[in-house]
Amino acid sequence: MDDSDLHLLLTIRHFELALLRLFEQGRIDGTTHTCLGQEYVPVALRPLLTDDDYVFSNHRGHGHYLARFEDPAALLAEIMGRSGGVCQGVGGSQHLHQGRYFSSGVQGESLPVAVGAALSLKHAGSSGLALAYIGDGTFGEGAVYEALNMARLWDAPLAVVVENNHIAQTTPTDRHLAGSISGRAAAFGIAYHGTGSQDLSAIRADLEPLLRRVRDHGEPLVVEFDTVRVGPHSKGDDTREPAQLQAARDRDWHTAYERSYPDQFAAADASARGAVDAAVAEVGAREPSDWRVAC
Ligand SMILES: Cc1ncc(C[n+]2csc(CCOP(=O)(O)OP(=O)(O)O)c2C)c(N)n1
Repeated sequence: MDDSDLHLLLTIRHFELALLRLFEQGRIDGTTHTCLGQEYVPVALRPLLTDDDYVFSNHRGHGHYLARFEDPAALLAEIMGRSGGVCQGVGGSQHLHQGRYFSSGVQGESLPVAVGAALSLKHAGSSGLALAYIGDGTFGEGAVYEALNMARLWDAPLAVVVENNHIAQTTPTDRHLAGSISGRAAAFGIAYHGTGSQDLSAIRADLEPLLRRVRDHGEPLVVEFDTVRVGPHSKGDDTREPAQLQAARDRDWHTAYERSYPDQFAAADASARGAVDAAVAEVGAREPSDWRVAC
């Protein structure tokens, strides 16, 4: 992969690791859900999205935000409740709004809203789309099915990206999901693409024509990434057995890439780590945010 993709991937990785440390040190209130292991999903999608597109993220959204805006200091300030945060510290880790980017910690809530945004684009004659990230657990929420039904009936340019990390908080997917995600998309007549690849170029080559169909024909799409969460659900709450955790780590893009391209990896890792450390020092020294200032 090129240096800019790798730098972004490692920036997200170090950002998330820094957050876990900051929580441990008691320097952040509330909660957080890191995307360790899943960084490559939004980075793969990054060049396939335009400024006209809406992105709806979820509780595990730092990677989604950073792949869209590449502004770790603004996100960190938001999460640490410091001045210069994306939403003046009101949104915190899970509830962000910047331009056409929204995130919500309420599982499933984003899908009907994304259908509305997709329809507004269609009616405006735009070639934009609405892309919503959800997890496999959230694919069981009722609002998801109302949204899929509306999207197909009304030909809304909606792309739902399911990050199937095979666990929802503490519940393995095979304990909460009957049938399959592809089968559920098919039930609504919605196109589906599944991938287990972590190769950015291969993912982009597959998805580019599919997203073009969403844009050009208003055909909704469900994309399922077979992925891994290598960190805890939020902080220190991983209930998986050691062997399951090891299996997840064995599938981590990070390990594989470091092994295959040690020199490129070492340089990018040092640079991303330095940038995140500098952001932590700089943002941590800022004034507390003033939530009375509108964002
Ligand atoms: C409506 C709603 N119900 C429950 C929760 C609590 N909750 C937060 S994350 C989560 C699990 C989500 O699992 P999944 O969709 O698979 O995403 P993952 O955490 O694996 O990325 C739950 C139940 C919530 N935030 N919103």
